[in-house]
Amino acid sequence: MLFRQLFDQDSSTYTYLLADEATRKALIIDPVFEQVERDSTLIEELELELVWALDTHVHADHVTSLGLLSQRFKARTVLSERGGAVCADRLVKQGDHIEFGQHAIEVRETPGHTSGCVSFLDASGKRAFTGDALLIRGCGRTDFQQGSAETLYRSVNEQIFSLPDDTLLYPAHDYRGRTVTSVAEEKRLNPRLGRGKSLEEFSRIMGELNLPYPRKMDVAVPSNLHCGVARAESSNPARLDRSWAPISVTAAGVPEVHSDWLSEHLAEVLLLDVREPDEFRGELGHIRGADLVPLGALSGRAAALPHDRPIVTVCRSGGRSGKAALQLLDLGFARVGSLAGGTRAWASRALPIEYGSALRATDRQG
Ligand SMILES: N[C@@H](CCC(=O)N[C@@H](CS)C(=O)NCC(=O)O)C(=O)O
Ligand SMILES: [Fe+2]
Repeated sequence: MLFRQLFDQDSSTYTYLLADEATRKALIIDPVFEQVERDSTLIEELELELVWALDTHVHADHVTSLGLLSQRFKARTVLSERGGAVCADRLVKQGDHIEFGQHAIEVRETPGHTSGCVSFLDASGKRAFTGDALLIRGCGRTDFQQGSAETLYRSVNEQIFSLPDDTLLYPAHDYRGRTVTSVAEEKRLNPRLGRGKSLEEFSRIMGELNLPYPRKMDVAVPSNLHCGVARAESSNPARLDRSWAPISVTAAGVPEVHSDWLSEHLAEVLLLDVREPDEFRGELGHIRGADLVPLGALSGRAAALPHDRPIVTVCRSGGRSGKAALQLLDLGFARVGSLAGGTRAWASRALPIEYGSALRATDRQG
């Protein structure tokens, strides 16, 4: 089998190209938007037929080139069915096989860094592509995109550490220039999960990481939910309906409603709080009746949202809820508005706030 490991310096992402030498059929794992020319040139130079373009998960730190490569090479795009991105041609699950010529790789669900992380096993080549589930001497963070330390702990132990010791592991990132590791090496040397670390120890380590959010997260996640192609190309955008509220549109095109209006019309709208769960339950509180749907999960949940009620999005100060409103327009919702100034503006007008751990239906899905 032909095998190449490629690197994107800006996001420290590894991209992998695998091909069947007899038929020239190839697949690519975790390609990066900015590297599409490099990758396309290599595919053409090696006279390969790109049949699949795969992402191990909805990346938060860089934009994928899945959509671009599928346009250019007619490759079919692949993502997990659990990641909330419905843009892919094929949504895969545990045990599925992705065939290219005489070869196939097996899908292993390894959620925990995100809800839709998968690893790909090339059993004949004794190697696995672990995405951000397991990194070299590390692992993916678990503090966004429905991440969970408990889930990741189970994934790594059951789906990766259970592979033969000499299986080589290729991650989606390395920030220190390392390129590959093995099951035996990580079982012995991984500081977070190796040497039989308990779930309690692992959860404590993950809870204390305190990493800043990836620089490109606000752009990358919504874009990757559309396989990295411009939103309008992959959806059926709605024209904004302004009849249901006094809407003002910002210079960036975001439709906004104001807290005084909302306080008198709460019962008429579906209120979506697009912050992260800890913010929703945190000190700023949330508006009573709001459903929690973090921004990264929004497009995955869109199919369950009603079209017969206006939707108002809310976040801390109006940035993420503005992006959410634009996403909803792109997804075909016409009556949408973002709460101007967010929960902060609402609270500063002494409007009612609720605190604590109200767990709503949309919060429980993953
Ligand atoms: N500094 C990077 C972010 C790096 C980051 O958060 N990477 C994620 C993977 S998407 C992670 O899980 N890192 C684990 C770690 O650094 O321990 C950026 O701004 O893009
Ligand atoms: Fe990631």
